Amino acid sequence: MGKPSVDYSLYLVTDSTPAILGDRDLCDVVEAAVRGGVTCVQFRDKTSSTGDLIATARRLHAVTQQYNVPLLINDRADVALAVGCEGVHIGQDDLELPLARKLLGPDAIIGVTVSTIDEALRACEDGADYLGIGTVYATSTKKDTKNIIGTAGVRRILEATHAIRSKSDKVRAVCIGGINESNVQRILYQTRLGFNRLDGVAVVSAIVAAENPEAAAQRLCNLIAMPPPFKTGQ
Ligand code: TZP
Ligand code: MG
Repeated sequence: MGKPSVDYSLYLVTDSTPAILGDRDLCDVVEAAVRGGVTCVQFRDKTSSTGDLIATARRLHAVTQQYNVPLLINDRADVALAVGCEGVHIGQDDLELPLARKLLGPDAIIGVTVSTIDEALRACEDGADYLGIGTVYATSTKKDTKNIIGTAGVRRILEATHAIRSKSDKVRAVCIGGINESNVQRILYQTRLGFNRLDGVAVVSAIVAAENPEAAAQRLCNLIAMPPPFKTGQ
């Protein structure tokens, strides 16, 4: 089958906590978000049992497959393997990338969270498909404040990894953390370096906590596609 080509432009990371999801069904929210234009989905759930993770991931995969959108699992290559979805997203404290690759094979999509240049270079060398760069802005969705790097930090990582990311197996890049309708264009603008730019943005609450996730995804999609009308210095 070969590795699927992935559109990272609007990347949804899920959250099942009541504060964000409310009492809605995660699959309904994800389906609405995908209808609205989400191009890639990561199932992120830090609390459920392995059995429940697999059951939910199977339901989510049935939805994402209908829309031809890849589903990745946060942290758990074993769950991705059980479900047969498109890949996994790992952090610096998770399973090492070469091991995840060994488990899931050459066609799996593997993303890595990075917040420093060294982490980003290592992920590229180890064969990541994409970098999840962040945290851009502090967010109550993930309450660790130690890796807030701002748009300047994202830009530094993009710049330092440009050469290695541009090789034949291009390593894509998205950023994450505190991204919403009011700042997405500014983030894309401030991290841009000529042709060296992000392939997309990842959001949780801007879609999952939205009253209407489909409309929220649509508005974000439009903002991402629109050339930012910024003046210098903004
Ligand atoms: N990794 C870095 S920040 C974050 C993750 C999973 C959460 C982002 O959530 P939100 O609601 O889009 O700020
Ligand atoms: Mg992790």
